[in-house]
Formats: sequence, structure tokens, C-alpha cells
Amino acid sequence: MELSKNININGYNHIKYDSIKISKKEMIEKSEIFYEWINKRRSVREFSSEPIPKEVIENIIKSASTAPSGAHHQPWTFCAVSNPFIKTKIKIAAEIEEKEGYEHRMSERWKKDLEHLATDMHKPFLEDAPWLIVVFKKSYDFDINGEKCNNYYVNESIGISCGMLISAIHNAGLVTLTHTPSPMNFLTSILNRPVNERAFLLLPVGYPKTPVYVPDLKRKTLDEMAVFYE
Ligand code: IYR
Repeated sequence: MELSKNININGYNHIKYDSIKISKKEMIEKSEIFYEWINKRRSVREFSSEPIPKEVIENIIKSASTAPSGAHHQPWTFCAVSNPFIKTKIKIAAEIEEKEGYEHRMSERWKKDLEHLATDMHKPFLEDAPWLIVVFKKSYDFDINGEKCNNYYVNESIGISCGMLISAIHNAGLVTLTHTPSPMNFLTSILNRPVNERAFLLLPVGYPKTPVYVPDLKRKTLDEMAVFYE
């Protein structure tokens, strides 16, 4: 008798998952190669305006949406903006918040901590980059009857998804920056998002300007950031 590929748990269908099994040697090689590749990623603040095909952005967003999420509710909406008028609106509004931030909201200590990154209130990349991806988190949702329903571990879920988004951008040979103008309410109104969505992260996506310079940052060593209990 042939065994069924699917099983039923609590009345829900479960499908057989075939993970990819590789040798220990290949595992070590692949993990090293992945680390070397991801260690090349840098946040970039100056973008070329060279266009990027929409299909690439679609694939990047689809990759991000494979992230695990609380109760698999997928509490996110990705808004991809290439429309120059909307980008300009976003830049103007973001710079108003940033000006307020740099002049009044941020402490002297905070600004000192940012000096090595050479940031300021001007955000030309919001117009220069061919695409802006704005990630919205859905603190709650509506069911088909319009009733409110809960989402769970929303910050964790969306944080993981953004990490995967950034990796997908790097994988496509593109660069990004995790930009968080604060507060980000202006994005809800400019992009006309519903009440259950709050902007979480704004990522310009494109090629870097050439040449482009990034701060000479050092990453923590394994000893500085990991503890093994064997
Ligand atoms: N949002 C501001 C300030 C800023 C804050 C942190 I923390 C950074 O790592 C970088 C910038 C800005 O974008 O300039």
C-alpha cells in the first residue's frame, strides 16, 4: 500500500517537507561562502538613479515574505515606490522630520555617536534611488467580515522579514540603507495606508553612486558577540 504524502493534524493538511541534506564538508564550505558573501554587504547612502527592473523588486519582496511570522499571519505590507512625484513627497516629508530630529529631538550624545557615519538631515537618496521599499507592519488585521483579528510577535516577524529583504537586495547585486526617519507617520498618509498599518522601515534600493565611500567600520569578532555552551 502506498503511503499518503500528506497527513492530517487537527483537521489541517500537512505536507511532507524534504529538506536538502548535504555532507558535513559541503556544509562547512557553504557556510563559509555564505558568510564571506554576506560580510560584503554595506549600508550605502549615495545612490545612482540607474533604473532597476520591477521584476527584481518583485522577487526581492517575494523573498522577504518567505520569513517566518507569528501564527503565520504574515503581518506586513511592502510598498515599492518608483514614481518620482511620490519619491519627492517622501523626501520632503522625511527631511522635515530629520531636520526636527537633528535640531531638537536627538541628544548631543546621540549625534556624537552618529558622527562616524557622516549622516545629516539631507536625504537625497530618497529621490536618487530608483526604488524605495517601505515596509509596513500590521499590528492587527481584519478578517473577511471586517472583524479585527490579532497578529502575534509582530516586531520579531517584521524584523526577520526585513533581514531577509536586505539579504535579497544584496543577492541581486544592489545596495540599500535601513532608513528610519522618526516619526514615520507621514508615510501612512503619503502612501494612503489603512489604519492597521504602521511604517517600520524605509529602504532605498538601487546601484550605488560610483565611486561610493562607506565608513571604515569593523564588525565584532565571534568572541566579542557569541558565547558557546558545549
Ligand atoms: N534617522 C536619522 C538619524 C540616524 C540614526 C541612527 I541610530 C543611525 O544609525 C543613522 C541615522 C538619519 O537617518 O539621519
